[in-house]
Amino acid sequence: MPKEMIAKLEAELAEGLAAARTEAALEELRIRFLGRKSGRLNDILRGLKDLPPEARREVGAAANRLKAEIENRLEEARLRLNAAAAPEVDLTLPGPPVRVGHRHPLTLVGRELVSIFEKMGFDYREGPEVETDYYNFDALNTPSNHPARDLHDTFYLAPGVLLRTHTSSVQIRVMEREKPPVRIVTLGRCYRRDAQDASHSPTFHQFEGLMVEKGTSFIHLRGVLNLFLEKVFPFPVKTRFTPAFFPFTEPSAEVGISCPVCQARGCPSCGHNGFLEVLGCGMVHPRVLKNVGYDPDKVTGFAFGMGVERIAMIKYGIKDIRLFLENDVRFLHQFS
Ligand code: 2NM
Repeated sequence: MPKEMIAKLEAELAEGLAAARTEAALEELRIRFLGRKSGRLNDILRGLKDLPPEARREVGAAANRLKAEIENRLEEARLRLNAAAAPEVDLTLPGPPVRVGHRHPLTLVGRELVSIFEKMGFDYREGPEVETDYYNFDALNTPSNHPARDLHDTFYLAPGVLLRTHTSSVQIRVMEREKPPVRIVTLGRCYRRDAQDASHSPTFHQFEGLMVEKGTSFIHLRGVLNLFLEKVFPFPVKTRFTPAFFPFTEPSAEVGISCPVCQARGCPSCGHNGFLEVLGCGMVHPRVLKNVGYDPDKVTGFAFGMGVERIAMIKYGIKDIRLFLENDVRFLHQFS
């Protein structure tokens, strides 16, 4: 009798498995056959006690085999279902790309500026961001009534102590320590009390160069700067030197490059000028040379300075200086 039950149960199981399309259906089957309370297998086991001992052993063993078989077939059916449902995984495909970090665009441009001048024999120097008015103004021949010294233009930390407004103070410190020939560049953060807009920031970076040596002339200045400007911009440039004034150089000049958008024909992006001003320069003023203990009758020098942000903006077509400080990764990740 229980043997017939076993056969019937097997047939029922086969039918159930063939019809089960979901994991939930398989779970229902498991409960129906193996459930502790009313599982079909339990019906058979419950009937064992009414059998003679000989038959009890035989049917008991058969029931145990059946239990294992049901479990196996349920598991098989579950694996088949999952295999059909899961998309095929190609383990040879590359994984999702890893986003690696990279340098800030100002770091990239700054290193490039330094590198171009290192190849021309200039050494890299740094100096303090907190300066005295002597190194930031007096030594640079800036008169005591000069507007740049105004509280509205310069951040003062205490009387006579300020955040440097340019890196020229570094050049003064180097010249005080070292004898000519001097060929150095410097790069660093500067501070000015400017109202923020697309082209002004209260903090920005300046890159400056200085060469002091017997016989240095404006021709050397032009040669070095022309070479530099051709190297740093990824497009062909014509340069233009225009007379200018700085307290620390005489003569002084502003240097423009032909607008990369219109090739100097004049367009909205260069304000119909044809040229973009990129740096200031000049021959170091004799009073500045005297202030650091050099003899202006024996040595002459040239110096120049530029905003790193401005160079980066022209190189990469960036329209707003504030992007350099905001650290928006959508901006930053465009530079590698
Ligand atoms: C500029 C423009 C022109 C400059 C001058 C000196 C120093 F210390 F030698 F006098 N350093 N940098 C200089 C000259 C900087 O920046 C627009």
